[in-house]
Amino acid sequence: MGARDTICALASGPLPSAIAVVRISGPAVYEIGALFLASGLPPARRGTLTKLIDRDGQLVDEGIVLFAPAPNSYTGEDTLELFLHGGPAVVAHALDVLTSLPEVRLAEPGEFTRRAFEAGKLNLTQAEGVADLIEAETLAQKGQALRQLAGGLSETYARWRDELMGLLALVEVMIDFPDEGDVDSNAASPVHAKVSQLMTEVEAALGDGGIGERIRDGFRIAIIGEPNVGKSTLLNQLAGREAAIVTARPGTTRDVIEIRRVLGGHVVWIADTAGLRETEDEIEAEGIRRARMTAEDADLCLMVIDASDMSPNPTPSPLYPAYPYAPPKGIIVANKRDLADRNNLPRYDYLIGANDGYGIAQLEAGLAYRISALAGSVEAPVITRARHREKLTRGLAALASAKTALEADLGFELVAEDLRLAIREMQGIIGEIGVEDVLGAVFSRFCIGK
Ligand SMILES: Nc1nc2c(ncn2[C@@H]2O[C@H](COP(=O)(O)OP(=O)(O)OP(=O)(O)O)[C@@H](O)[C@H]2O)c(=O)[nH]1
Ligand SMILES: [Mg+2]
Repeated sequence: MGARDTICALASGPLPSAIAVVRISGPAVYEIGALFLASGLPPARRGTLTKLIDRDGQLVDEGIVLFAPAPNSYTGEDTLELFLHGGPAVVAHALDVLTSLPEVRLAEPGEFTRRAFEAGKLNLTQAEGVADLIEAETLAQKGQALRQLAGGLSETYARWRDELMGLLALVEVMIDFPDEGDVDSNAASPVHAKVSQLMTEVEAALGDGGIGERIRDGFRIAIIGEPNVGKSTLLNQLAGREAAIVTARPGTTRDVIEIRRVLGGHVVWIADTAGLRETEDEIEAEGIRRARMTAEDADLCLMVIDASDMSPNPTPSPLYPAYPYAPPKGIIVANKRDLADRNNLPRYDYLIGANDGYGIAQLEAGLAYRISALAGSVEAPVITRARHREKLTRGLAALASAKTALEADLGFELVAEDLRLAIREMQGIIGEIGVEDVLGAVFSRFCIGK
C-alpha cells in the first residue's frame, strides 16, 4: 500500500467568519510545515502564532497553528490545524497553497472522521454520533448524539455481540465433542435460555416506538380532514408563513406539504394533506392516498373538522370518516369557530379559528406537551437510525431461527450458523465488519472538513 493522500479542508462554517479553521491530515504535514510555515512545524499540541507563506515566500496569512502528530490526533494521522482570518480570499489562497503539493488534495465529506474510524479511534455508531452532534438542533438531539458518541449505544450492541460469541463458542464445543457431557436436550437448555433472553432484550430495543429515530429525524404530525375545513390555513398558522395555498374551493391541496418546527424541545414535521373525499379526479385521488399514508406514519394526527358544519353530521362518508384515529394519536380540531353556533358545537379537543389565530397558541402548547411526553416515554433509546433497526431486526430473525432449531433438535450446526448471522448483524451496526457501501453511505452524509 502506497502512502495515503494528505487531505485538507475548511473545517469551520461559512465565510466570512472571524476565524477560519483549515484542517490537514496525512503524511505530508511535515512537508507542509517545512515549506509553508515560516518557522516550521510548531511543537506538538501547542498553539503557536506562525506565518503561512506560499512557495515564493509571499505571506498568505498569519495565525495560530496547532500540530498533533500521529497517533494522538482525531484521525490518528499527523494533523495540522490552521486558525486563519476568516476571509474567503484567505482561505482560498491557503487551500491553493496546500493543494499545490501533489500528495495533498481537498477532503471529501466526512473523510476526517472516516480516517478516525479506520484508525480505530471511533466505531461506526460513534462516527454517526459525530455527524448527529454536528446536525443537532435541539437539546434532545444533542443529548442523544453525545450519548452515541460517548459509546453508550455501541456498548449495548457490543455486549450483545460478546454474549453471542460466548454462546457460539459453547455451541461449537458441542459440535466438536457431541458425546461429552450431557445429552443434547439438556445441553441445549442453557443455550436456549440465553438465546431467549437475548431475544427479549433485542425485542425490547426494537419495541421503543421508534423514539430514538424520531428524536433524531423529527416527530411527525399530520393534518387531515375533509376538503375546505381549513387544514392549509391551520398549517400556515403553525408555520407562521404562507406555506400552503388556501382557497375557498374544496380540493385545493393535492400534495403533502411539510413544514418544520421545534415543539416541546423537539424537531417536528407538520404535514398538510389533501382533503379526504371520494373523487373521480386522478390527481386528487393520488393526493388522498398520500394523505392517508402520511396520517398512518404520523405520531399525532390533527383531524380537522368544520365547527360550523353540524349537518348532517361530522361523518359524511364511511370511506373517509372524520375521526379515523383514537387518542392519544388522534386529536380533533374544530375550526371556523367564528362561523360556529356556540350552543351547537361538535365534539372536539381544540376549538380554533385558523383564519384569525384563535386557539392556535393552546393547540401548539398541547402539541408540544404531547410530543415531549412521547419523547420521554422511552428512556435512553438504543436505536437512533433506520440502519440500526434494520440490522437488529435481521439479528432478531436469526436468533428466532436458532431458537427454532434448538427446539426442533435440528442439530447444533444450524444453531451455530444462525448465531454467526446474528453476530454479523451486531458487528455491522458498530462497523466491525466494514462493508464498503455501508461506510460510503454513512460518511458521505457528513459535512466537508469533518
Ligand atoms: N370563516 C373562516 N374561514 C376559514 C377559517 N379557516 C379557513 N377558512 C377558509 O376556509 C376555506 C378553505 O381553507 P383551506 O385552508 O384551503 O382548507 P383545506 O382544508 O386546506 O381545503 P382542501 O385543501 O381543499 O382540502 C378558505 O376560504 C379559508 O379562508 C376560519 O377559521 N374561519
Ligand atoms: Mg388545503
